[in-house]
Amino acid sequence: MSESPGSLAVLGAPPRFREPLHVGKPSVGDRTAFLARVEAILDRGWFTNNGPEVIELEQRIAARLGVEHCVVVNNGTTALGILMRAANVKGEVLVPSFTFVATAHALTWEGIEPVFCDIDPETWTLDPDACEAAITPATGAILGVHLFGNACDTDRLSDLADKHGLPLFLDAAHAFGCSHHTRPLGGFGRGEAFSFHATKAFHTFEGGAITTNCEELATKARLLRNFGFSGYDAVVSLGTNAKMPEVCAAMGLANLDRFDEHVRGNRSVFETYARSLAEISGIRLRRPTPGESHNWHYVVIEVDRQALGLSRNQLQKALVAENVLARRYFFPGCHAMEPYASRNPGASDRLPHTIAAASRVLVLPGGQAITDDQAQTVCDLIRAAASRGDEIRAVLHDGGQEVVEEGVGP
Ligand code: T4K
Repeated sequence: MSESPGSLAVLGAPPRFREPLHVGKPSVGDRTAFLARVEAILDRGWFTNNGPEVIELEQRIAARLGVEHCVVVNNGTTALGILMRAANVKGEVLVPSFTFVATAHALTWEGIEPVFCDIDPETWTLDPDACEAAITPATGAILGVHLFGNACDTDRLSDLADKHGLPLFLDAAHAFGCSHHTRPLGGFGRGEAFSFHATKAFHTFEGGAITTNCEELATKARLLRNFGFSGYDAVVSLGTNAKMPEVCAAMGLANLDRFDEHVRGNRSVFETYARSLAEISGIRLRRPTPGESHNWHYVVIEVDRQALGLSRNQLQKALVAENVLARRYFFPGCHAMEPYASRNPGASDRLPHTIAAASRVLVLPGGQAITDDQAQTVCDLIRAAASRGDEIRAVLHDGGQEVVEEGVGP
C-alpha cells in the first residue's frame, strides 16, 4: 500500500490490495470449539441424519429466534422448496424480482410460477400494493424477501394475505440476527427460510433452515427432508434428501458461539464506511432501520451517476481493478434472467423500482471479510475515483472496454 492516495489501478497504478477483498468471505467462529466437535463426531460415527449436532443447532436457533420449530436442511434453496411443498403451495407465487435468483428457482423447481412484483423504492422489499394488483385466482401464496436483512412490510403483507386467504412466507436468507418490530426475523408469516451458506452472516458451510410456529408444517418439512421416512422402513410421504451433515451443524454451533462478537465487528466496519462515505456526493449507504437488531453483514451503496461523475458499473470496474470485488447484487433482477426473461416479455414495464435499484446498487466487501482499515482504504479509493471521474470514463471508453450502461448489460 505504498501508492499515493489518489493513484488508481484503473488508470495504471498497481492494485491497492494484493489479495482480493470479497463480499461475504466466510467467518470461522470458535475454531477450537469446532475442531472439538469434529473430533466428537468422528468418535461417535454418526455423520448425518438428525444427529446430536443438528438437534442442538435446531434447539439453539429456535430459542434464539423465539420460534417453536427450526428444521435445518442442506441449503437455503432447498429450505424454500420444502417450505412450499410442506404447505402444499401450487399455482403462482408473488415474489420480488430484486432478489437472488434462488428465490425464483426454488419455486420453479417445485412447479410453481413466480410472478414478479415490484419493490418499495425505500426498503427494496416487496411492495404490498404491487402484490395486490398481481393477485389472480391462480395465486397460491406470497413470498417476501428480507433483502440484505431489512424486513419486509410484514404487517401489510399479512393483511393482504389474510384478505385473500393466502399464506405468507418469507425468504430470510440474509436475515439471521435481524429483527422487525424488535422481534427476531424467523417467526413471521406461515414460515420463513434461511440460508446458512458460507458467505452469510451466520453459516454452516452450506445449509439452511425452515423456521415456523406451525407444528404441522414443521412435521411435514422433517419428513420431506428425509425421503418421507417416519421411522425405519416406514415411508409416509414423498421426500427428498435435504439433510444437514453433522460437520455442518458443528460449524453452525461454533459460529453461534461467536455470532454476537462477529456482529459487533461487522457493525464497526459498517460505521467506518458510513463515516467516510457520508462525505462523498453521489454515494448513499443504505442503513438498517433504527431501533432494530441487525447483522450489519452487507454494505450496500447506491450510486448516483450524475452526482458521482461515474456510473455504478464504472465505479465497480475501478474497484475491481484494485482487487476490491464489489458485487452488483441483485442485477439485473430475476425477471431479466432465464428461464424467466423469455416467459415474461415486457415485465420491466411493471417493475420500475426494481430496475432503478438494480441499476444503482453496489455491495462492498463487509462483515468478517474486511478490517476497519481496509474499509477506510476502500472509501479512499471511491473518493479518488470520484475525483478522477473524467479520466476513468476516458480510459474505460478508450481502452476498448465497453462501458455497460446501467440496467442493460451484463
Ligand atoms: N434467497 C436469497 C435471497 C439468497 O440470497 C440466497 C443465497 C438464497 C435464497 C439461497 O440460499 P443457498 O441455497 O445459497 O443457501 C452467493 C451465495 O452462493 C448464495 O448463498 C447467496 N444467496 C448469494 C447472495 O451469494 P455467489 O454466486 O455470489 O457466491 P460465490 O460462491 O461466488 O461467493 C461469493 C464470493 O465469496 C466469492 O467471490 C468468493 C467468496 N467466497 C465464497 C465461498 C463459497 C469465499 O471466500 N469462500 C467461500 O467458501 O452467490
